Amino acid sequence: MIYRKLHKDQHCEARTGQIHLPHGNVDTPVFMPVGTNASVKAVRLEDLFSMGVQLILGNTYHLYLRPGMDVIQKFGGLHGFNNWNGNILTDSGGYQVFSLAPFRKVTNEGVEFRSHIDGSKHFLTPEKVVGIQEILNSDIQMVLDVCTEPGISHKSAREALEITTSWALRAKNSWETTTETYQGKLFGIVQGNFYEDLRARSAEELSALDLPGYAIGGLSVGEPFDQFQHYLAFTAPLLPGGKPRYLMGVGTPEYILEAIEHGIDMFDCVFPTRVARNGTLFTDHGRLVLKNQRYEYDTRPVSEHSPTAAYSRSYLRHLFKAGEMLGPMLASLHNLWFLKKLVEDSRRAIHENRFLEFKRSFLDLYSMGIP
Ligand code: PRF
Repeated sequence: MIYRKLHKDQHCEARTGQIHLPHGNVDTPVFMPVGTNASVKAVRLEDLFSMGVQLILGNTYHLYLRPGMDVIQKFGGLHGFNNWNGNILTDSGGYQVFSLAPFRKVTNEGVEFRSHIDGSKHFLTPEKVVGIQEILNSDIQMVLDVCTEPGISHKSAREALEITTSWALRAKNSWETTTETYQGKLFGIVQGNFYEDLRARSAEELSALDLPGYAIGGLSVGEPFDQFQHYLAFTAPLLPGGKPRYLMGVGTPEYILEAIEHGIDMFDCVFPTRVARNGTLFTDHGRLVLKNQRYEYDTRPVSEHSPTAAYSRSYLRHLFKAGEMLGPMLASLHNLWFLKKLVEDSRRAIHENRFLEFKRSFLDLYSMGIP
C-alpha cells in the first residue's frame, strides 16, 4: 500500500493523507505543477523545491518525441536529466496523442500517430508506454488510455472504454515484469465519457486490477461545469478508498475545491502556468489581469505572502508590457504558490472538519473581484 489516509472530514468526502513514493512522501490533497518537457515552464525547479513541492508531472508523449529515450537513458532517467530530486508522475500520452497529434489511429493493439513536432510516424502500445516510463524512472506512471470528447455516442464511448480496460490489463502485466530496481507505481485511468453506466463499468473493471492508484480521466475536457460536477460526484466514490485518487487535468481553484470535496487527492493542469505567462494571477479576490490599466500606478504587491511580494503590481505590469521574461517567471511562480497554499489551507480545514465552510468562504471572496 502506498497511501495512508490521515483524516476524513466529517461533513463530506474530503480527506487528507500521504502517498509514499520512491522520492519521498507526498502530502495530499496535492496540486502537481506540470513539467511537460522535463521543465515547469518559466520556473526553476530549485524554486519549486524550496517552496516545498513534492511531486511534479512530466509527459511521456513529449519526452519520447524530444529529446528521445536514448538521451534520457544516458542520465538514468528524468531525475538525472533535469536534476529534480522530488517525485515525478508521468502521463502516458493517452491524452496528448488525442489532443496534439495531427493524425492518430487507435486499434486494439495500440495507437499510431504522427508527431506534432516533425510529422514522423510512431506506434505506441500499453507495454511500450510502461517501458518508456520505466526508462524515465517515473515515480508514478499512468496506463495508456483512450480519452474521448464530450458528445460522442454511447457505442463509441463503450468501444474506447473497452480498449482502455484491455490496455490497463496489458500495462499491469508489463509493469509487473519491470526490473527490480524500478520502484515506480502504476495508476489506472477511469474513462467512460459522459455515460454513468460506462463510468461505473470502467471503475469496476479497473478496480479489479488492484493497481496502486486510480485516476479519473475524460473529465474537464470542455463540458459545462455542472456536467463536470455531476460526473465527478458519480465517479469518485467508485474508486477504491484505500488508494490515491487523481483527477487529471484540473487546475483552477473552483475545480480543485469541488474535487477535494468529493475525495480527490491529486490534481494537475497547465492552466495556472499558462495564464501566468499571459499576466493573469490568482488572488484571494479572483484573477488579477496585470495588463489592465488600473494597475499602472498600483504600489501594492499582488499578494502579501507570495514569493513575489517584494514587487508591486505596477512593476509586474511593466514587465509584461515591456515583454520582459521576468514577468512570466514571477507570475508562474506566484500561481503555483497560490495553488499550493490552497491545498494546504484545504488540508488544515479537513483536519478540523470544516472543509465545506472553508470552500464556501474561499469561493465567496474569490468571486467578488479585485478590490
Ligand atoms: N487521460 C490522460 N491524461 C489526461 C486526461 C485523460 O483523460 C485528461 C482529461 N482531463 C487530462 N490529462 N492519460
